[in-house]
Amino acid sequence: MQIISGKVIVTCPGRNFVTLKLETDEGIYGIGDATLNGREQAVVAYLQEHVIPCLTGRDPHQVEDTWQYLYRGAYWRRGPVTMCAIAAVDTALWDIKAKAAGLPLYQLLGGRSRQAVLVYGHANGRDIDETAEQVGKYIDMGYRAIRAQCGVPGLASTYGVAADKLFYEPADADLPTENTWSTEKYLLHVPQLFERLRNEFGFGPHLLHDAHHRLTPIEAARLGRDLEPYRLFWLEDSVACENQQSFRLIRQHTTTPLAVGEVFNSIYDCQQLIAEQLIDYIRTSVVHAGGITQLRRIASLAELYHVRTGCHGATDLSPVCMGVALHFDTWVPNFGIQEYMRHSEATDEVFPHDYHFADGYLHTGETPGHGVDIDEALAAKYPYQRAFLPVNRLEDGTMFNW
Ligand code: EZ4
Ligand code: CO
Repeated sequence: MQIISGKVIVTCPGRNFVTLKLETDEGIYGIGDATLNGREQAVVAYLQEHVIPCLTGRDPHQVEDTWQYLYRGAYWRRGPVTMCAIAAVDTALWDIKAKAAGLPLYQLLGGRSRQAVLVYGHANGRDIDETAEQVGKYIDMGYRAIRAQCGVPGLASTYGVAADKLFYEPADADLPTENTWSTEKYLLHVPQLFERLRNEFGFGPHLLHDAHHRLTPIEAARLGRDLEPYRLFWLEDSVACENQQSFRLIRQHTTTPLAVGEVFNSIYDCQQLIAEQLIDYIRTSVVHAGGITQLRRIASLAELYHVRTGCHGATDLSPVCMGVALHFDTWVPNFGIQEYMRHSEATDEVFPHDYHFADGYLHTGETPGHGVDIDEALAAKYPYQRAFLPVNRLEDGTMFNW
C-alpha cells in the first residue's frame, strides 16, 4: 500500500477544527485531528508545506518509521505546532492500519482492558448556587465524575465559567478577550464551592477542579491542603509547568491528587514529574502530544510510577481526537479518567462517529479504524473564522497566565 495524497480540511461548525486526511492507492483513507486552539493556521501551513510532500509514496503501515522520520527528520524537535502535525499523520496512519486489518483500533493497541471509559463533564456557574445546580444536572444525566468551576466574587470573569451560556467555549473573539485575575480572591472562594458540593451531593460523585496554571507552588500547596476534606478526584494544572521541579513543593504539602499536562507535547515535558512521582494523572492528549505513538510511550513510562492517564478532552479537541482517545483509553492498562466536553450538534454532524455516552461512560465502537469520519461537503459549509483564547491580567494590569 502507498500514500497517494494528503489533504488538510479546515472547518468551523461553531469552532475551528483542522483535520488531515491521507489517501492510499488501495482506496483506504485515514483521518487525524490537527487542531491547535487559537493557532490553527500554523499547523495547516506546517502540514501543507513541510509534511504532506514527504508522505507521498510512503507505506502507510510504517507508522513508527514515519513518526521518527517527521520527528528526527525535522532537526527541530518538539513544540506544539510540530507535534500536532505529527499527531495528525500518526492518527491517520493508525486509522489506515486498523481499517486494513478490519479491526477497531483498540485491538491493534493490545485489546480491551475495560468495558467502557469513565468520563468527567464540566459544570460551571457564575456563583456557587449556579455551579451546584449544574453539578446536579450532570448527575441527572448519569455522570459519575464532574469538574466544577465557579465565578469568583469581585472578578468580572473566571476561567471555566460561561458568560451567557452554559456551554463553555473559551476561544471566543477575533482578537484576544482580556480577563482580570486575583489569586487571593480565588483561593478564598474555591474551598467554599467544594464544601457546598459535598454537603449537597455527598461523596459519591467524583469531583475535579482546574486551576488553569494560575498559582505559584506555595499557593497550590495551600489550595490542595484546603481541599483535602472534600476528597477531590484531582486538582488540575495548579501551576504552570515549564519547571517540573515546582511540583516537588506542592507534593510535600498535600495529599490532594494532582493532574497536569494538557499543554505538554513531549514525553520530556513530564519525564521528571512522572519519574519522581510528583503527579497522579498525566493529561497529555493524542493531538497535542504527537499521536498514539508518543502517547502510549508516555503512558508506559507513567505506569512504572503509579501515574494514571487523564486525557484532555475539551471541545477544541475534535471528535476525531476523542474517538482515538477512547480507543487508547479502552486499552491503556493505567487508565484513570477521560475528559468529555460535549461537542455541538453541528460539530457532531461534520464528524460522524461511532462512540456514545451512557451511564457516565463513553463506549467506543467496533467500526474498523478509529471510528470517526469527516463529511467534507458539510465541512465546506463552515469556513474558518479566526478565534483567539483570552489573555489574563492581574488587577493592577500585570500580564498573567490565562
Ligand atoms: O482551556 O482546551 O481542562 N480543560 C481545559 C480547556 C482548555 C482549552 C484550551 O484550548 O483547561 O478548557
Ligand atoms: Co485544563
